[in-house]
Amino acid sequence: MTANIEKSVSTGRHFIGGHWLGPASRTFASASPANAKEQIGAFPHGTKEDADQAVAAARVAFPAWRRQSRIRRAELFDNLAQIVKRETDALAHLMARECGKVITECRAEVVEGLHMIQYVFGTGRMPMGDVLSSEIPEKDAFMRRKPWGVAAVITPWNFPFAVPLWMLGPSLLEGNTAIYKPSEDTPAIGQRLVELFEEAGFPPGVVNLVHGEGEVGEALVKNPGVNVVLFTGSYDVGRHIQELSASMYDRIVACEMGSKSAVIVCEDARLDLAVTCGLISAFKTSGQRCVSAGRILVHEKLFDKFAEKLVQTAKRIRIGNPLDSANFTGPVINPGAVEKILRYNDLAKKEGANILLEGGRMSGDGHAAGNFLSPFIYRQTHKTGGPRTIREEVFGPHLALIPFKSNEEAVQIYNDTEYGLSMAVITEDFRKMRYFRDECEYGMGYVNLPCIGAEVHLPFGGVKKSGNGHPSAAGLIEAVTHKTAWTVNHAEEVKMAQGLTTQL
Ligand code: UN1
Repeated sequence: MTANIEKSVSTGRHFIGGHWLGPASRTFASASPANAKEQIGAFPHGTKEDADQAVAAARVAFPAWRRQSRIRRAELFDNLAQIVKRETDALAHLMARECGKVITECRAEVVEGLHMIQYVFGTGRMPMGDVLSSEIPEKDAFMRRKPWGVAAVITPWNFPFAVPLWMLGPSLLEGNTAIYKPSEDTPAIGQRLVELFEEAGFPPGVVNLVHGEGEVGEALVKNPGVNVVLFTGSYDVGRHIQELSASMYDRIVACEMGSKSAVIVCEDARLDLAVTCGLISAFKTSGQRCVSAGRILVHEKLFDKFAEKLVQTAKRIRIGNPLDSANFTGPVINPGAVEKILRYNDLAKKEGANILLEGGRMSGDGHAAGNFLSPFIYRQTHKTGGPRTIREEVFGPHLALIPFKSNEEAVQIYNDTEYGLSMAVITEDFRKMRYFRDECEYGMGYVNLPCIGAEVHLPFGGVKKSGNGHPSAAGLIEAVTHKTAWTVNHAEEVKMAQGLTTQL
């Protein structure tokens, strides 16, 4: 099974209007982050022409797709669910090789993608609007949803299976068609997902795939045939997409961008639980989730005990081959990410951090050929507008422990960043929990849990630089549809609301 998967993606192709195109003459390579010599495949450098062709194919497919019964569309997701169950191990294996996440995490991600597919299948038979009352007894009024049309789905490498499904699932269920551009770091798993959509019986043109880098994303965003852009990635790219879209009258942009998420450990926290939540939040996926905690705010009375236990446990974390399920985490995605994270480690020192665990490049046996980094942990004191490393996103195993004296100060520190995605509070006190719930700026909040690990039937998104108010996953149905009011008169004469007369 695994051998087939590896073979089936070794030649990358675009998928447009139901046709696999290529192989292309200009390609880029996908290599394993755990071993630069291990090539996963060669993928076409998509161009503006490819993007425009894919938009045209999606537009052609849209009318017939939206006219299908919503339940029939949902049933194709049941086919897809069966296929994903059959392929779970192979998908997890390919993902581990291509994006470097450990196999246990990759398996959980395939399951997360499956959950979205199952959610969509179930939602097909659920209400798609509301029945509303009218001033006139003979009138029936409804809110009904309609699809916008064509969605461009631009996704990151760190969740290369679940995040595209968060976006494609609700979009297609509601009758939109789509062009999917996977990250250039994970084209193989992206292509495999589209192969599964084809096998599940989705009609030609409903899901199109264009590989490539920024040029393709830009062409999709500039194409007025795209009604909705669904994007997860960096703030800079998200802002650029919003700027390009601003002049289009018929354009919705749903962005999920960066974060500087945090765990807040209160004075009354259970120590073991707090340490587990802190480590999972900061170092699962090597700190490369959008929701990863770059900061743990710790009450000063618990600080020393907490820091000691966290650092001791962090030293024991196993980092290595993503295919070895005994490892806690694997490499970071690419050499550029290594350089960026190391620059932030250096910056923390320049900014006067007290280093508690000196992390950095791992170059020993089993690590030298890949992008392996060990955790870097430091104590830093908050000052408004102060140290950059406790306010800016690093996206790697780089963690600041920040002491606080009062709940008010903790909120002030938590909110002193331009981001607002995810937050966890560790406390046994329901009053503190409620205070942080109401005063912190975030999209996903947790109590006595890590600040990662959301489930698909919840909305996923943030505030400030983290998101523009259109969450992903189940919350996306709002962004990929528009609401219509539909009113039917059952009387034989015309009766108007607001007492308007009908005399001619
Ligand atoms: C991401 O952070 O990029 O909440 C997505 C989580 C996962 C999804 C993360 N369910 O940690």
